[in-house]
Amino acid sequence: MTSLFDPMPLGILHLPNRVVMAPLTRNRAPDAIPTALMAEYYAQRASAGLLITEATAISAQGQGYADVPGLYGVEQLDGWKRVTEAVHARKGRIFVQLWHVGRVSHLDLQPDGQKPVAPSAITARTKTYLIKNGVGSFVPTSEPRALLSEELPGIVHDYRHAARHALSTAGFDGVEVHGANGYLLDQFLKTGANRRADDYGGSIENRARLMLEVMRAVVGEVGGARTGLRISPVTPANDIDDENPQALFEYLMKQLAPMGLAYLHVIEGATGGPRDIADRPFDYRAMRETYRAAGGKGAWMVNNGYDKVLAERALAEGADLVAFGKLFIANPDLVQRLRNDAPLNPPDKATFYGGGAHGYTDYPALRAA
Ligand code: 8OZ
Repeated sequence: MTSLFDPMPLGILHLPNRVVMAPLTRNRAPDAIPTALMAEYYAQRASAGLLITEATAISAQGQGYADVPGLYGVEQLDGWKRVTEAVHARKGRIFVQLWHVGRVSHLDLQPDGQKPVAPSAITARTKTYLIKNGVGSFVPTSEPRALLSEELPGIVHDYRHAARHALSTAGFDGVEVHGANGYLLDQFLKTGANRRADDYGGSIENRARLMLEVMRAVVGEVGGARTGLRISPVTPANDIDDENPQALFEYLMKQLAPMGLAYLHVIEGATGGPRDIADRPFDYRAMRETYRAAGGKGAWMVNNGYDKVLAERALAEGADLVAFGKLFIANPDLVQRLRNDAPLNPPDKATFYGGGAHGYTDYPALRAA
C-alpha cells in the first residue's frame, strides 16, 4: 500500500515523499518583496516532497492584502530567487502559487487607489487585511468594477508573464495557478460572483473560459509538467458560491485532462474549516473519476484538515499527494515527525498573518537523533 513516505515522480521532478507544504499566506513581505527571513522559512521546510509558496500576485492589480509578495517586479523576482536558491541548497523542490485576488481587495491596495476588478460589480462580503502606520487590521473589501471583455487578454498575459519569470528569473521548479478560495478565477467560475452577459458569463462553458485560457497560456509557456492548479469546488471562503458545482467541476475536469498538468490540488470542503458542509454536498471521487476517464494524468493532491491517518486513507483511496497547511506552519520537519509518529508543535494563530520571525522561523525542529 502507498505510504506518505513513498517517492513519486511529478512532471519532471522526483518527489522523495508525498507530504506537500500547502500554500500559506503569512503577510511578511513588505512592499511585496520576499525577504531573507522568507528564504529561511521555506528552506527550513525543504524536506517536504514539494513546497508550494504562499499566494503571490501576478500584477499590482492582483494584490489584495498588505505585505503579500508579488512576482511582477525586478526586486520581487530577485527576492524569490534567494528563496529558491535556499530551498534548492537544501535539496528541496518549490512551486510558486500565481494569484489574482479579483474583488477580494481594497482601494488602498490597488494602483492609484482604483476599484478592485471582478467579473461583475458585486462586493464580496468578506474582509481583507491592511497595515497602516505599522498596525494591521481586517477591513471590508471595496466595491469592485466589472472587467471589460477587452481587458481579459491582459490578465491572461499577466499569468503567462508571471509563469515565465517564475521559472527563468526566480528559479522556481514550477507554478500552481490559484483557482480557489473565491479569488479572480473562482469568481469567474461561480454563479454567486459572475453575472456577466458576454462570453465569460452565463453557461458553465462561458464561466470556465477565463480559467481555461489562463491554464492554456501558462502550460504553453512553461509546460504542463511544471504546472498545477488549485481548486475548491464548494468552499464558502471569500463569499463565493455556485448553484451547481458538481456539473461545473466535471466540465472543467474534461477540459483540463488533455493539458498534461503535473497535478490538480483539491481543497475538500470549507478552506481551513469543516471538510463536510451540510448544504454544499460534493462528490470528489466522481470528479477525480471524470478527470481520469477523460485521460487526465498527473498527481491528484488533496488538502484540508488532514492528519497522518486521514492522509494514508486518502492515498489508499486513490489520492497521490497530501498538502498540509497549519501543521507545516508549526513543524518545519513535518515529514520526519509524521514518519516517526513524533509529537507535533501546535500552531499559534496569533502569528499566522504579519509579524517577524516569531511564529514563523522559530518553531523548533526535533533534535537530531
Ligand atoms: C488567508 C489569508 C489571506 C489569503 C487563500 C491566499 O485563502 C489565501 C489567503 C488565506 O487562498
